Amino acid sequence: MIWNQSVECMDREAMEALQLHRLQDMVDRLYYNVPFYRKKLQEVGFMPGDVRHLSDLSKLPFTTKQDLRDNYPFGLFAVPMSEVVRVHASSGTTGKPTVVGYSRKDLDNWAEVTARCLYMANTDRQSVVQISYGYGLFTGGLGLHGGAERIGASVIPMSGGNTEKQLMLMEDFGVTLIGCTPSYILHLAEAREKAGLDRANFKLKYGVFGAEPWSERMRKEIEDQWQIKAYDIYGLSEVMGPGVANDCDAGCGLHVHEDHFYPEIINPDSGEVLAEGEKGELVFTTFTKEAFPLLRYRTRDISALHREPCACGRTLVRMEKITGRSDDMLIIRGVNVFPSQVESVLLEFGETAPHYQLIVERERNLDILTIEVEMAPEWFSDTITGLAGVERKIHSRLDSVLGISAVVKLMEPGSTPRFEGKSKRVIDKREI
Ligand code: DLL
Repeated sequence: MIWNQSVECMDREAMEALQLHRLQDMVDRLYYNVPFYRKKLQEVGFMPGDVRHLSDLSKLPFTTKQDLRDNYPFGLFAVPMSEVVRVHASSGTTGKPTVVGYSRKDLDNWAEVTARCLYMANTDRQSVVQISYGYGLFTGGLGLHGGAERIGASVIPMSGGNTEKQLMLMEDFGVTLIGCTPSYILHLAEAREKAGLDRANFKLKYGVFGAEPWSERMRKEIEDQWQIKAYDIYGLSEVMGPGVANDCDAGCGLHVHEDHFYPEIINPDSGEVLAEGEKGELVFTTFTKEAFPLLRYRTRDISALHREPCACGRTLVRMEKITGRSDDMLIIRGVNVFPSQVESVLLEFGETAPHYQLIVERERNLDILTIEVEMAPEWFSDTITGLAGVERKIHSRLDSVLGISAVVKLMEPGSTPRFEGKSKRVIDKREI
């Protein structure tokens, strides 16, 4: 099923003409409306009107998460706040979140691209769609919501958590499609078995899973456990949220909505643009975003691009399933966590020393983050209540800063590994 045939099946020449036109408009808007970009463009000698070919993009500067941090909260917005109708945010690398804004037109385009994704996954007006991504600052819930409503499906804005209720609504409301993280749908399958609920009483047929990496092995497990077809939905808040790309039934990658988001693959070390099919870091330029346009944003996600025609009839470029990241960001229960954020929380407490390790495991399809941190020698206490009090304090601070619950284990001074070279702070034992 193709939601927007004229764009999704556009021939390459027409698509490139549209992209060039939109890029020119976008560079003009950046130059005139965002001082940060004006300076960056001037530094490489680019003036409005200088973009003549799509390939000129490779001469333009990158934007990084650090740039977003430096311009926190609204410094990169290209319209006045009176035009901004929604703000979302996700984890930054340290304390402050990454903030993104949307104009009314941006929300309209977002609903269009997520509708295309959901339609690719067989959503129609008869579908009952349960959205179990978080609603709130996270883009998952509200992002998918807009697309499902645009199609005219019956939408259940369930949000995350509360597993028993999720299952109850899925069964009672006859949910046909669910959107949540791939690990959570497996957790739901396990909870369904444990509660003795019969799969035959569920009408679930399809799922759109994303917000964290998952493998083909996991896809098979989800499809077996639920007897559904599992689709991969990709996106990131900076670029828009869910809806940047989605896979179709042909099973050979995720179609990128390249009339709105232009992908490139670069060598993460040199910044050089790589050829079609080569693996590297995904970079996106937004063409149509008004409130928060981004020029060559480095996602840190590792993928490759393919442009040959797809069996489904779409001509949109395909990206390979994400295979990793070129930085140290972890995704724990769908929440992005940077080790540096954990470190800055730990450093707030005088009782602990800057020697710590993060251990990530997956138990019953749920991620568990354990932080082993050494006590500072002068604070080391062997009374159980003393230790438990400090653990509680750190746990609650991590919860409020990272939005994630971690097991905190205080260790004796000198008991965690020391490193001569680069420290290995993260032990990720998950097998995805
Ligand atoms: O996770 C947006 C989203 C919500 C996508 C719901 C899909 C479904 P952020 O919190 O900004 O936004 O995290 C973005 O998550 O750079 C990837 O590293 C990872 N990610 C998102 N989708 C996928 C996916 C949302 N399908 C970061 N496969 C991205 C692998 C994914 N990784």
